[in-house]
Amino acid sequence: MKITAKSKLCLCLALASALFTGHQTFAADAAGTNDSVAPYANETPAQRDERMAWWRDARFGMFIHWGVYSVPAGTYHDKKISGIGEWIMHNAKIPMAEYQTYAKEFNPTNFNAEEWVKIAKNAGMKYIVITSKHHEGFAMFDSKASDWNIVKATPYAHDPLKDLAAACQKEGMRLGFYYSQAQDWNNGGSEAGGPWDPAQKHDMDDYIHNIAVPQIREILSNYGKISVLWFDTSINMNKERADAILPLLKLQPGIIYNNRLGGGYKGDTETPEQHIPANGFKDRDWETCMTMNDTWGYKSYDKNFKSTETLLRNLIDIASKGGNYLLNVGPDSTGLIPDGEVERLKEVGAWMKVNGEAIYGTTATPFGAETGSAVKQKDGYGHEQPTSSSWVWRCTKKVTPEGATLYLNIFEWPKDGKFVVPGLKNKIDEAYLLKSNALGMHKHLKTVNGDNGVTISVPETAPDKIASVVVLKIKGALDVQQ
Ligand code: FHN
Repeated sequence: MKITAKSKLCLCLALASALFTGHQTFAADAAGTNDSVAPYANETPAQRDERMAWWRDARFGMFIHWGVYSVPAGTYHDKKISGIGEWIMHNAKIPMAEYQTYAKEFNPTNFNAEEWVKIAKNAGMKYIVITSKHHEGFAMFDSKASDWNIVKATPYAHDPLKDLAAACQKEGMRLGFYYSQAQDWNNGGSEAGGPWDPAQKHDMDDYIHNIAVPQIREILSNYGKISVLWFDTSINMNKERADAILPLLKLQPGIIYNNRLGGGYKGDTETPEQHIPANGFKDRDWETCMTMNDTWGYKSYDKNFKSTETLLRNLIDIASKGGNYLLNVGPDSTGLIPDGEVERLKEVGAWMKVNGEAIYGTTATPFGAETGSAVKQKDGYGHEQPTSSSWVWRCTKKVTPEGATLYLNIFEWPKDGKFVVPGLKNKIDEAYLLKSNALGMHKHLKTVNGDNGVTISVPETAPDKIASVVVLKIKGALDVQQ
């Protein structure tokens, strides 16, 4: 199609009409002109780097799964329902009308947005992604498209996302919304494995146009700056349906979206779930999302929290492979983040306060062998995934035209006082511990170059029980033998 000034004008008018009046013709009109649907199809690599810069610097974010499922909290008719808590309606095959009554008990009077943002901030997290609507279809915001929302269907009658957006803005925290664009068990979207209640009979296209599109427009219009749109499970999505949604992203210039929209769109980020890929992703931004226990949405009896050591190792491991860690919390129906999660986040934050420099704004290891060979481990869904096998150390780096800084995050402190960086050939300009710097006692460490790499003389005892960071400053280009 030849783009004339006239056709450009038409296209602009169609876009404006689709975005601001809810008219549904834009996607169809623009279906042949992919660049006008996919928001960044014509972006140059430099523009993309600029758009992704804050996200790559951040490295650590908070995922929040919060919805009506926090009311049953894993139990239905006195029976503990197995599986992840936010799937209870699906897993227990709860009829729609019955499930919807849980909303009447959803009264999160303990919810304090500023408190949540502080918990994330003190943990060293730089962004929050919260479920604005999960598969249960309940809008955690004031919605004109469906009355099944927190303002109209609960005694709380208030929009917590407004508070969260305000608190994030106040604290300089980036905010993103998760939105289940395909699965919606109460508003006519798809259901994994098909419906279990005749009331769920639906027309997917009606749902996309009358629920998903207007609601995404709402969440991208009414909450100030939104930095991430996190789609999920693309069951029954196709290109046409995705094309009805994608133009809405232009409501938030620069917004980052993930790879789960469907319809063939790759999005900006890969999203490995509940596991850390052995070698990260080459040429793709990526983010591992993970639960702290065995559920995303609150389950009153799931106390199987990962240790602070595991959480920190995961964060460091992910950063050393060039990815982000989106770590989940599942608040209860009163609006509190469980103590077990808050405690661990505090401990992670204490480490980040001293060692955050080794995480923020870093890029992947120049080595690679330190992650050990990949072994297959089961992820949270029982699928085998390649995962790194060795936990001795991980490296992150910062490179400038003048030189490089290597951060050696050491988990297993050497017993003989010597730590060897295999394959490193550069002369070391300076070596020191981040911990002593943080304590105001900059202490130079001795380094020796040898055939095996660089040997660093380190103190007898590990400065940190979980991970001690040695910084190596190098002038000029990195010289590493793989
Ligand atoms: O089905 C969801 C699940 O409930 C949870 O939201 C996770 C988070 O990534 N995503 C889906 C499973 O992949």
